[in-house]
Amino acid sequence: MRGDARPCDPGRRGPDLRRARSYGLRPHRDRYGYHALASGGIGLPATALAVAGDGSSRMYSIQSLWTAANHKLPLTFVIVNNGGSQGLAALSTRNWAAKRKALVEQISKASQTSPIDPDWLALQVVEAMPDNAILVDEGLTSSRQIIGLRPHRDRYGYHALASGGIGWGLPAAVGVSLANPQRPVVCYSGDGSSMYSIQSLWTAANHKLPLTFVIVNNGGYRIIKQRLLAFHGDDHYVGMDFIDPPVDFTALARSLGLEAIRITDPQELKGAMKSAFSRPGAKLIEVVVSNSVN
Ligand SMILES: Cc1ncc(C[n+]2csc(CCOP(=O)(O)OP(=O)(O)O)c2C)c(N)n1
Ligand SMILES: [Mg+2]
Repeated sequence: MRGDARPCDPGRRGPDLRRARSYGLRPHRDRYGYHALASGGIGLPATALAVAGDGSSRMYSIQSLWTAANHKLPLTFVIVNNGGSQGLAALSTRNWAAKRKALVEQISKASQTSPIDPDWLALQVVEAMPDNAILVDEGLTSSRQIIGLRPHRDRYGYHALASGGIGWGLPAAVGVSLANPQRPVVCYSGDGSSMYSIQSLWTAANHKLPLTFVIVNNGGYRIIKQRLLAFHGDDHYVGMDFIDPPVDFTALARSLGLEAIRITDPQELKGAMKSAFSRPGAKLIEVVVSNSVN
């Protein structure tokens, strides 16, 4: 058996591609003639002929070379050197940064739209945030693009709702801010979600936290409307609007001791956010966005 040349391809990324192609090239002559990685872990086992990628696979178990030499095995390692940088270069058109660029271009088409487009708002929040700021995200429909816009720089930089119970965002932001007193915190919340624990604003003001609440005012439960329409074809939205009377979040925040402003102009967003995120103290920015369901 040892005299046979038996390709063993342990790689998952580059090598897997080659393996996929090699299926069509080498006949399976017997049950021991071909060994390949079944799952995803990479690293060279020592067999007669090992074919591996240069960076990702080979370096995991390079000591296998010594073992093969020590046992004087009739074993040839074929290291496929496609250069790590080439591999990365190949990804450059479809990695996160490339997708973000395309997303920003798409969202920017709504930069002048009035009422404000919620995706444009999300982009402005992300771009205004200092690198060390923490985002607490309960933006629901208005934060659907956040993950594609904001890089995860550290493990504490982003907090979002894990399950489905809303009303967590505002009090969570207070806790996050207390736990990270050196970092500015931005709480990005839907208007409906914010009303569950709106008294958190007072706590933030009371503790003078460097915390900015961005409340996305679309006057209702947009996500519930969207699902009613999508799942049932029903656009009869009962109890999903709070426009009669409307909630005045700016006045509400001021009454609880916060500095607050309302923004309706899409071009004013970034400046207002940058100013708020860079100053101490608790603040609220109410942003009036489109209330269209789709
Ligand atoms: C505690 C709790 N109550 C009610 C719901 C149902 N619910 C899910 S999303 C939502 C509305 C969220 O509205 P808003 O925060 O304004 O976000 P939008 O949909 O407008 O983007 C509701 C009522 C829930 N998930 N959890
Ligand atoms: Mg809403």
